[in-house]
Amino acid sequence: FKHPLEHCWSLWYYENNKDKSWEENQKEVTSFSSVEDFWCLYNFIKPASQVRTGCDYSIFKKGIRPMWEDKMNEKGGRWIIKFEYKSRDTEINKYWLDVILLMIGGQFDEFSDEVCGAILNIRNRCDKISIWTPNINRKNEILGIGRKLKDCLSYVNNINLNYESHESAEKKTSKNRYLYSL
Ligand code: M7G
Repeated sequence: FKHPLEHCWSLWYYENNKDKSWEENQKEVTSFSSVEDFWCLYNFIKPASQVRTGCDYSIFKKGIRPMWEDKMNEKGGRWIIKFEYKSRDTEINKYWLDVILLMIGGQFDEFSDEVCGAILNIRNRCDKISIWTPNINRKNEILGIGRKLKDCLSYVNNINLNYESHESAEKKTSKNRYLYSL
């Protein structure tokens, strides 16, 4: 008997391969729907700190692709947290794991339906973790999710959470980019 999760989740890996399109580089690796299968996967893959620069891990509800183009993301946005480069080493492993457990453990409670997934971007200047939600107009739910996320990472110094629509991320809008901040 395995302990079931509330949802089935897929792990995606984005490999920064210049010869392919962004979408082609995004690969669904595997899915899991129990606590045991999650740990089996987690212990098998490279920790965040060993993921190559320019690559991403995404964990999304099965059936939702970690891209703006998915029906569930078209009208959505993300809470984004940027981490200092120096925090990369092994601290990023704990941040990423804490966010995953918060999400797959169903700790967003009544807001669980408003979570599509989470992404870890490993980048030169700063690593980023984001939580994607399906509709930028659901203010209460977005703020509820943001508060839980902030609580979960309250031990991180100078943490800032900003919420932006995928539309403004895509257009790289700079003016009034963030709808909410915590
Ligand atoms: P990023 O990887 O989210 O952040 O976006 P970064 O700037 O820290 O590397 C980098 C680029 O990847 C974007 O400017 C887009 O060209 C592409 N990209 C990112 N996302 C999330 C998407 C997406 O959902 N769909 C498509 N088609 N391209 C994306």
